[in-house]
Amino acid sequence: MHLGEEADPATDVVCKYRVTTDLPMEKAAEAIAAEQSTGTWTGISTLTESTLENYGARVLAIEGDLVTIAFPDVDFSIEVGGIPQILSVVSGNLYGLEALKAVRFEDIQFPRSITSMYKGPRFGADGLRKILGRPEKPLIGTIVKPKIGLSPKETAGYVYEAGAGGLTNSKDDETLVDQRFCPMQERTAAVAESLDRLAGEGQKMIHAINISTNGDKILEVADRAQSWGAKQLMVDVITCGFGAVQALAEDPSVKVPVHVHRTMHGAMTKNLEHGIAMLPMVKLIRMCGGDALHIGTLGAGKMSGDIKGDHDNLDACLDPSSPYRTVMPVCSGGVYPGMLEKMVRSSGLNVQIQAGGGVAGHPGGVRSGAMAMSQAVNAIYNKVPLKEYAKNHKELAQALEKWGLKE
Ligand code: RUB
Repeated sequence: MHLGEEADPATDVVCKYRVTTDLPMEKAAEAIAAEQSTGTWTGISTLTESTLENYGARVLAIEGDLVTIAFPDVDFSIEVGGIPQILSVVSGNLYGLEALKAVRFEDIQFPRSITSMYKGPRFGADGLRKILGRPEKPLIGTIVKPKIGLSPKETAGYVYEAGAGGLTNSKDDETLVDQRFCPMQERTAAVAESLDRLAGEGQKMIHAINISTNGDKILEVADRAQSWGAKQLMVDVITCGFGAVQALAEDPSVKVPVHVHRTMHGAMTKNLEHGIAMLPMVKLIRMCGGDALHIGTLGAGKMSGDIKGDHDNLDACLDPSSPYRTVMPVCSGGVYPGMLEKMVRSSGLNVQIQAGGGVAGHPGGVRSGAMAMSQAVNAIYNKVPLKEYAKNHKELAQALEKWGLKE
């Protein structure tokens, strides 16, 4: 036990775990530290004092059910093992330990010796704003809906309408990649035409093409998508792995920003007693170089869940003490114009707001849905209540009538 000892910010990886157990908390914490570093279920003749001292994880604090454990950086194999090996240490066998009823990995802090080996986002929130010529207002996006089933031409038509209605961003949904009904090549080229047409009309917009694929193909697919005109790439980080984000962010062949979707995260994040909180994943994604990342809707949308957790995610995207560029936090999932006041009050302006159904479900169609979203953001930016703004903005009024106002 090293209770009360300070972590070394130069060399210790410091993790927090929420533990549910019938054991005394000290014993449970020691079981995690041992399993994840030099120990096992019994004393072993091969473990020397010096091995324990140099490589053993240390329990630094126990506050209620929250345990803080430090791992020395020598336990990690950054160049070859990368994030998979980091996760195997800090977030591996411990979940299966019989002695623990439940354990949730809540937070991680990396030392300088490790952060210096990662580059972080190449564009980040500021880079995206620069590309879009939008320095202050929230970015406003849509997810093309239905998530599957549209042809390339229909997808491009949707994107054009969304841009004509004032949106800055659009994206493929997480389940669309290169299905027969909407091949990536034709979709990317058709969407690029729409974006060029919008640019010619004075509307800067980007669309993220979902290139989620097997690890050995990610750079090749990224390359092809860019050659067909992709201005942003999207990757599903949980299913593809953190290494996919890192490869896209660090490889010089990738010249466009990376939008990070987190489909499947709910399997790990939803149970507040067991699994993995989104926060450590946000920190890993920022380190690996994601430019925009889904963080939740701060209690407003269909995936509401844990509001404090969403705020932690937002802060981790924008934390100025991080050595990396900031990540654009993306609020998405069940979003519609009438909830934006509540959401932006909570998030602040440095955020990308996204609506799929909340755009395509507008009674006037996609362009009107996009206009309603833009009008809502303009109202908020100019500090005019949505109800008031809607008096002179038909599309917003229709959206409020259909979906209501979330106070
Ligand atoms: C939202 C949508 C996104 C979710 C993912 O569509 O398709 O995939 O935002 O959720 P709609 P999260 O706007 O129609 O609900 O951002 O929480 O990972």
